[in-house]
Amino acid sequence: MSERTAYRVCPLCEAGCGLEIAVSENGVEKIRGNRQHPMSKGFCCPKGIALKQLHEDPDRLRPPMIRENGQFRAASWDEALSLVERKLADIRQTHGNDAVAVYLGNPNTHTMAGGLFIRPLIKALRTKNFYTASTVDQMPKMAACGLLYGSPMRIPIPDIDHTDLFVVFGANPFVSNGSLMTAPDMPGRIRALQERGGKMIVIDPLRTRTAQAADRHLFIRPGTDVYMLLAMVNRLFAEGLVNTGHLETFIDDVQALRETVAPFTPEAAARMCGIEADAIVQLTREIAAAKKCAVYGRMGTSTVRYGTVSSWLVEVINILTGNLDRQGGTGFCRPAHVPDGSIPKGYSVGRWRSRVSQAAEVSGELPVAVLSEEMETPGKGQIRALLTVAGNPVLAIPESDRLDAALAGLDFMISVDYYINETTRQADVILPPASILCHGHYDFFFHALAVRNFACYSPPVFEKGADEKDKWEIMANLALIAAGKGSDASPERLEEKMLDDLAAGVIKAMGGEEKSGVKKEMLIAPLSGNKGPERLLDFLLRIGPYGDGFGMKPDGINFKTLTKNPHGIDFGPLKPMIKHALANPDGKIHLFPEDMTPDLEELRQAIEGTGGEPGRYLLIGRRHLRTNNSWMHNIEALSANNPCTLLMHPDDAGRLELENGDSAQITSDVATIAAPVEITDAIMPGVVSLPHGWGHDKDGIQLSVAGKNSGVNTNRLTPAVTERIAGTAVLNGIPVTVASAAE
Ligand SMILES: Nc1nc2c(c(=O)[nH]1)N[C@H]1C(S)=C(S)[C@@H](COP(=O)(O)OP(=O)(O)OC[C@H]3O[C@@H](n4cnc5c(=O)[nH]c(N)nc54)[C@H](O)[C@@H]3O)O[C@H]1N2
Ligand SMILES: Nc1nc2c(c(=O)[nH]1)N[C@H]1C(S)=C(S)[C@@H](COP(=O)(O)OP(=O)(O)OC[C@H]3O[C@@H](n4cnc5c(=O)[nH]c(N)nc54)[C@H](O)[C@@H]3O)O[C@H]1N2
Ligand code: SF4
Ligand SMILES: [Mo]
Repeated sequence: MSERTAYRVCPLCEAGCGLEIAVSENGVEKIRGNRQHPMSKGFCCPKGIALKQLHEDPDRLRPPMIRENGQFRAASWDEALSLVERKLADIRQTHGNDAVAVYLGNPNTHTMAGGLFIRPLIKALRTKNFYTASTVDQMPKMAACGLLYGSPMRIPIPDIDHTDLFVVFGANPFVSNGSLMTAPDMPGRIRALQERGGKMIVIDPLRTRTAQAADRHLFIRPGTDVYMLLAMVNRLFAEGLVNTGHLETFIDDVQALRETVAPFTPEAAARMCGIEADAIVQLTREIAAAKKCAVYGRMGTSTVRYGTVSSWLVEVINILTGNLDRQGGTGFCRPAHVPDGSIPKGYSVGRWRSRVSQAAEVSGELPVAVLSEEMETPGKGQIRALLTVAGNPVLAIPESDRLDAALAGLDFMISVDYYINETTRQADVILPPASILCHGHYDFFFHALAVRNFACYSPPVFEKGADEKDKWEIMANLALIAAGKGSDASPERLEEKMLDDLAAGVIKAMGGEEKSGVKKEMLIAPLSGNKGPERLLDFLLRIGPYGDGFGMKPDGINFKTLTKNPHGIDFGPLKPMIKHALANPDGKIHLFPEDMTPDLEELRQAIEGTGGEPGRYLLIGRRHLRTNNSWMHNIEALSANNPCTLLMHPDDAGRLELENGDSAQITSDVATIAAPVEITDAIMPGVVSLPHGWGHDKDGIQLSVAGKNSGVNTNRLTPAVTERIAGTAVLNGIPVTVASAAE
């Protein structure tokens, strides 16, 4: 093979940077940012460059693994899949469909397989025990947007490229590279904002890299943003600053909202948040005065006690100031693969409940915080088997020790994963996909969450080996097994069925075969790309908003157009589209959903108090640039300089007589762990911070690099407490005591 350059979008985080990969006969020579990629323009981070090491990692599994007598051995795909088929059938027959649970981890959102094949898999399994990492993440924002706009897919994105004022609650995009806001090169974009005279204001208990670059940073006591946001809405009404402009005809319930927020004064918020009342008032006035402003909240306003209410209030401020759906405010995406009008209309939570503690369903799933109890508690519907796909819940979700023990008690566990890690070490079968560079890539999720309308397809950099499987093939195999079609059914059977269903839908929308004269074959025959996700993508692109409509719009795009544009196609900035975006059946914004009321009542009763608990610290998380949740610590180039330390303010450390590097004992309501202290005035007094994704010290894992610098698992400390509406785990603001471990 001669030297060549491959263009590939990085699938590791939501930024989706374009990469330029120099390939020789020896494999990957070098990776760097692709300057021709219109979104990232050459920007990339150390993780993208480390795709080479990920591809080459000797610990990455190649053949499937079967565990026997506590030992893993390599197996053929036939053997592994027929074992899965046999065991799943047994368990479902004896204990019912709900006895099989599924947990989907974050990387599913970064694969074509995840974008297309999750739905058929879950449908075929017919289990109500469906869990994902969303309920330790963004579910509150999805629920808030679902209730406001009618669909959890309608999440407004801050238009940071055109805004004058960017207000950030609880996000660190300089390090996370942005979330629910695909915008590669945040530092560059914020520099551009400041150069055109705009400002960024950050509200965070930690002076993060984002906060350092901000024009103003306000420390806030963890978990109390809800009070500040309520006070801001209170001020908007009280000072006559509400100006909904073009949104006016779309909103209702304004008066009810005004009355509800009346008791939440800046003074009350100040006590709770540790921010002066004047600062809250001033910020509110600045937002109202700005020509274009985008208020944005992320992990720090999601994974907290009042996550959904906080996420809702962020939207409320954008709506009341007329910034929603406005250039330079926040806007909705119109992605190339989502046909206009195809998003289901109407949203509610709690359509069904979990068996043990009656936790409410949210966006079709149950909260991960109840996963352990559903495995532990005997009775009809108890979980006996678990399928994990691209997830590491033993490190990611609350009460890790409990989950770890519950996994050991399962009858059967299947993991689709590259590694034997803290979770998959307990699996009976591990099904590893081919290397990350051997799959085609298209961002089904993040093209719908980007600051510009954009589409890019990356072909595989290398062909997978003959005995390897693509991610979609594994998902399709599992779906076919679950549907009773057998472990030897070809994955293409599912793909063909899905194409058939898509074609049937289009023909139905055209009034039927007879009226339209269109037959299914006429829609399927012209599709290009490999069988599998590419042909499905081609179909969606053709019927999408920029599509060729199967020849009806000759200027439109299809899959071939994307392959001819290896750096992607930019459809321009987000455009106002409120009428089209709203997915409530009545076509309105439901400004004040009644689901908020119980939490607001609880908050009203608490406003006399002060945030925090005397004698206890509030524990928050953090991310480092060279990490990706739990799973990239096995790469030498990334794992150095990644301190898994407990950040603590000098005043607090002094009181406890702790010095830099001393081991501190941290105790929550559910566990005690120890970590070295790192003293810094970047953290608010009374708050401590540990990163998540660490704790690679379990027996039986096969992560030779990560094991050398194992760190501790902060989620051993996390109680299974959830916020009420979206059932999302409270990961930030956990009360803990800290003491010197030497004592
Ligand atoms: N390098 C790197 N990048 C990543 C990841 C990674 O692990 N490493 N993970 C990816 C994933 S899965 C996600 S979801 C995104 C997350 O993306 P972000 O949300 O941007 O990332 P976090 O670092 O979690 O930022 C949350 C911030 O909230 C602050 N915070 C904590 N509690 C509170 C609070 O109560 N109020 C306020 N106002 N702030 C609070 C924290 O100090 C932190 O700075 O990052 C993605 N990108
Ligand atoms: N305390 C605390 N806990 C947190 C957070 C926090 O901020 N604080 N953040 C939460 C958030 S936002 C998230 S998203 C979760 C993440 O939690 P998870 O998604 O459960 O875990 P990850 O660490 O992302 O692990 C991903 C797994 O997928 C595998 N993998 C990677 N790519 C692929 C692929 O393409 N296919 C397959 N089959 N496997 C793949 C990796 O080897 C790894 O085992 O953690 C959550 N937990
Ligand atoms: S910022 Fe995210 S998408 Fe860009 S190179 Fe780094 S990990 Fe990849
Ligand atoms: Mo996440």
